[in-house]
Amino acid sequence: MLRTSVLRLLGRPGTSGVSLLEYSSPRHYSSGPLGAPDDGRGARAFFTTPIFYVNAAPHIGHLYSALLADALCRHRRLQVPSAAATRFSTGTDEHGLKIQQAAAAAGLAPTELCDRVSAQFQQLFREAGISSTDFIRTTEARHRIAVQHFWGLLKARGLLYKGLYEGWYCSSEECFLPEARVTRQPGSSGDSCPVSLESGHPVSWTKEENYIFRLSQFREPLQRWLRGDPQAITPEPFHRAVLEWLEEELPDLSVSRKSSHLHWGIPVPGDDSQTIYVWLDALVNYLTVIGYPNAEFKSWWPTTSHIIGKDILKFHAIYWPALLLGAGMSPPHRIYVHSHWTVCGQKMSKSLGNVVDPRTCLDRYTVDGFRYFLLRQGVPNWDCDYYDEKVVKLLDSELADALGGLLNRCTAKRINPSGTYPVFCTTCFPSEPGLVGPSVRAQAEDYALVNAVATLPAQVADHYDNFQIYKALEAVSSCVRQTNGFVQRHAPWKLNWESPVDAPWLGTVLHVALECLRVFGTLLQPVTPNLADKLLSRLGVSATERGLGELYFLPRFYGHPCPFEGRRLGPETGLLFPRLDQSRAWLVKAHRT
Ligand code: ME8
Repeated sequence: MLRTSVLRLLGRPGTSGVSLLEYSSPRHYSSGPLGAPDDGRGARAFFTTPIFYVNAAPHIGHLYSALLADALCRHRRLQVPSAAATRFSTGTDEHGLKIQQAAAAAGLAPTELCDRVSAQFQQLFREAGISSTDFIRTTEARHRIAVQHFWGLLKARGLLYKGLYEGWYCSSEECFLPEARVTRQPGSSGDSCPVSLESGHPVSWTKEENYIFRLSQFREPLQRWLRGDPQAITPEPFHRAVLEWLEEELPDLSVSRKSSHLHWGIPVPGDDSQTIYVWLDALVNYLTVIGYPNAEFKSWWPTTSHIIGKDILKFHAIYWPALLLGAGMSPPHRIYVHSHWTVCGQKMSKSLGNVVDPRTCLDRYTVDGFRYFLLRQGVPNWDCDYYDEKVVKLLDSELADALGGLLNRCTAKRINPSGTYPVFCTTCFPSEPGLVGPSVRAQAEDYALVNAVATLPAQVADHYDNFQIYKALEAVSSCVRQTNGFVQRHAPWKLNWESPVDAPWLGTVLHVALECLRVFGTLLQPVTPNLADKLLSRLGVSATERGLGELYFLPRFYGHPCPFEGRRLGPETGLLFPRLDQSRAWLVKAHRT
């Protein structure tokens, strides 16, 4: 299937050099259900996280964004294993007034602060298993080249002009705010201080001659783009919110600051008295990492999926696509938006002292445990609350008891003394439900289980496509529960390997449960890579048998040979995920203090 849509941006006389800009959507290829998905990107996919400010250490919110992108990317790699087909970038946003001021407040040179905090992000992401292929720092030379080139294109297309710009500037949010978003708060000396209505951070009145981008020209092209591609911004409420914003007037945008005021940034080409606005600088990172301005970037743009928090939606869904259209490029393929983590019902903030350190969490709950918690509990549509007991409860019940218990039940020496993947008996479990006969043992619920697990990979893929990783994990967890029910129902521990009547059915029960576990292990790889590796290794599944293309569930049931039958199980017999509530002295202590 090949689909092409064209969006035309007509330049207005006297305002810009853009006469006719064509936007064509990428080709849509169809393929098998688990091969390269027919999602408009062909086989290539490029995932990005926001690049994070280096004014403060990373917290669980930053890690959550990186984990969402990591899981999407790892899932994609399971579908399209070629390393050359997927790219994934993250990094740090190091310029701007916010960093300039944070460095001054800390008595550091901006480069020192950037080096220090960027290294913390890199270390955290390494420890958390974030499998990015690039980590960009906006202070790198390659980025300055990309930004200045991009600026040159906008200039050449007549989209930048110099003018007087005035308004409230919030350095914490790095943007101008309209009067309606500014309020007054009593300051330390009792006087009334203007602050941002949303974040409560101080704002200051700024009046400067700046370069201004003709953003107002792009209101209609942006509306056409979003109306023509209802999934461009996912989940849907955010798509709707952006279209609502676009109902209002879209004023032009200041895209530089006086260098005397903001020196920590990239100078405007040909005009050292101005520094490029930090958001324009930051957004171009998505092009820098794919080689822009060299032509190689074209094979990755616009096959891009940006993963962002809701706080920076306007910058990604309005400014960025407008800048791209202005530079003659297409908007990104997808903008996946997630909401925020709060802590014990409160917004996480340095001043409240409730910022959750992700490295402590990785230590306490293990890398896989904490990855699982954030992705299982994080729901993009609305804010989610963090507290320690919730993590312990979830991990103990779903990873230690349900999944670990299931693996243990089917591989323990007393139940599986030969330590092999047992044989499936088609007479005990015929592929046609409802058959009766002396050796038929399978019941209606068992067919329901087989059906649920057989359709699970496609269901999970759909959830990933819709940016609902928590639903993918919910679906896996529900199948784990169903499989435990299956084992419980047939109580293999009551069957006897020595009995010619019991043995084929006992083997079949274990075979089905192991096949279910193989599917769960395969599907959990994007979220809990180490735990999934342990699980699949225990089942004897080799590294080349772990992709979605190779995942043929229960082939003997469908009349095909099973490569696992008779295979030795892996030697590692330790617990898959030890319960946490035994070892949480720190939790009790934390509550007393
Ligand atoms: O805005 N819960 O950087 P930033 C979940 N440099 N995610 C959260 C969160 C929370 N409580 N707090 C932050 C910037 N995040 C710019 C981005 S991109 C070209 C430039 C995550 O350090 C979320 O992804 O303030 C949010 O959008 C991002 O961190 C903001 O990070």
